[in-house]
Amino acid sequence: MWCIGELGLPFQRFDVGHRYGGNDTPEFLAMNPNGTVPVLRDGDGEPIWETGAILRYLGNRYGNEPFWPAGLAQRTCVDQWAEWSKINIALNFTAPIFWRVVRTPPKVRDGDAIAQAVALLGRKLDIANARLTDQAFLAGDDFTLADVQFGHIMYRYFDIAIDRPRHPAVERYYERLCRRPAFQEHVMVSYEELRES
Ligand SMILES: N[C@@H](CCC(=O)N[C@@H](CS)C(=O)NCC(=O)O)C(=O)O
Repeated sequence: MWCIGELGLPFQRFDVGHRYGGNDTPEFLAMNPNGTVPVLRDGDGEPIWETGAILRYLGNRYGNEPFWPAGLAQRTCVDQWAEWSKINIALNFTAPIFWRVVRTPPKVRDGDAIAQAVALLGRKLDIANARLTDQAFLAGDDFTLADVQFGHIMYRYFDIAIDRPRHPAVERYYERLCRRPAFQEHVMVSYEELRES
């Protein structure tokens, strides 16, 4: 949704999954056999699932320079950092940290496992911090598709109650993202409905 917002595309959003349900119906499974969100349907085209594929589709179909560059070398650099973000940032945050902190009741929360996961993610964020010390965005001086894959995780990372290692350049980057209208509209949204108490 953030990518759609950044590209200024019209959309109709359907809330599916978790308490909304609807992701185990034959109709939904026909679109995505995994029963997961997000799923994108663009006009009469086939439904697309997997965040990385959806983002690349949107970049290829609607993105311009410098968000999704035409040149192979520049595009590959953006793609590389987008892929890096999915594997190293999203996967090391969502289940090992966010689920353990927000989607687990406090009385059964595993503080040691959370601390270890935060430290592991912190070592990946060291890499982002080094890049963002010299440049404004992950793939260079311009906002690109790689920032969508990386930056959406930063909202929950900085918002949840954990003891975070300092990453000053990532913190400044996150403050810049928070000033983007599409980030405010699509990413900085409440996740209270996911919280287990
Ligand atoms: N690798 C997939 C992961 C998709 C995924 O796990 N989605 C979760 C929400 S983040 C989901 O739909 N869970 C089922 C549910 O919420 O009911 C992607 O990046 O699109």
